[in-house]
Amino acid sequence: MEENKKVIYSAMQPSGIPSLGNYLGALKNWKNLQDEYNCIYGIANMHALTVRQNPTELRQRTRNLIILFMALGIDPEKNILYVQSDVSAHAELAWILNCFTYMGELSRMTQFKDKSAKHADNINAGLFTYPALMAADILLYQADMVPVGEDQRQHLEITRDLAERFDNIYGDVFKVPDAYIAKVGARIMGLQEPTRKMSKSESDNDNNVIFVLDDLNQIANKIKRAVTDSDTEVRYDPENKPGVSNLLSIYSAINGKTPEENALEFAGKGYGDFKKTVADAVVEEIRPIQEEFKRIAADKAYVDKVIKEGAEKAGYIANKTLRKVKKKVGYPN
Ligand code: AQP
Repeated sequence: MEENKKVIYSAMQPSGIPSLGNYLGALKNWKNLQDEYNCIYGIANMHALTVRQNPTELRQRTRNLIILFMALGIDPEKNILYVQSDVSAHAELAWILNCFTYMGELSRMTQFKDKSAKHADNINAGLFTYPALMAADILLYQADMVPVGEDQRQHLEITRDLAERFDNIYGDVFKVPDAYIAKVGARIMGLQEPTRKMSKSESDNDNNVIFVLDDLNQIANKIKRAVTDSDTEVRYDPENKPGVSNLLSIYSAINGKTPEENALEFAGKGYGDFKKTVADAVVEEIRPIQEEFKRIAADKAYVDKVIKEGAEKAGYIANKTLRKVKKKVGYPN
């Protein structure tokens, strides 16, 4: 890691195969940050346990996510790519931070409310204290900035509060991280339910979510089947035309134009042409990523080496912070 660069921390849960939403809203941007910043990208597999997982699938998805990071062009030599559970400092710091986090703050988290509604049969304590673990993730690496989507903003706020609270008691231990606001960022909605965000752990309706490792024909078909409206005009109007607007947002996240500019391209054309253009753009965006994914996945020894070295590099930094914290709170060593 270069001394003079700021540190960016981000992580993704292996709770499913990343969706087009994860890619356009987060991952696509991660690659662009690696020249300017020291980036630490984690696979948040401990967070994924807050929802019941199949162990074999979870293990496979964890590995696949590291491979996908590399397939996107994130260089494991320049950045740190690692698996959260490989660095036990996360669990250790999370416990300490739990003791500095109030029940009241945790109860206000919208993600907790959403996920407990979705998994009413399994509202576990981990789901409730998720923000303390996420704060530990970020604070262990003394991150300057955290790229966050709207949906994660509350969690970053709590992280900042915890860092300040701890530092007020014990002196300078943690850096208080800022939000990194991406120049381009998109919130992608479900293709069948365009008023709800597209989520990788969704399993009820296969056509609602595009997974980045889906077969390319299947990706095109999902877009062609996307819900629109009974109108014929391609116009960006999320409130009244959520389906069409979502497809425009997807197109925009790929070609860099605004959704309004993109809408002009389809003046006088029907939804069929529009969907075909968007489908082609998505397929061409995903194709090289899938090719790289296959190539890297075939080299098992290389992937093992990246995972092992990532754990060592991340562990070195994380344990430095943890040692300081342990001393401050009064652990004997
Ligand atoms: N639909 C989306 N549009 C744009 N960005 C999105 N992100 C997630 N969904 C969209 C961004 O992806 C990153 C990964 O976050 P995560 O893996 O920690 O979990 P999440 O935000 O809860 O994502 P999912 O896909 O909805 O996961 P599950 O299904 O497990 O809950 C974040 O930066 C997020 O902003």
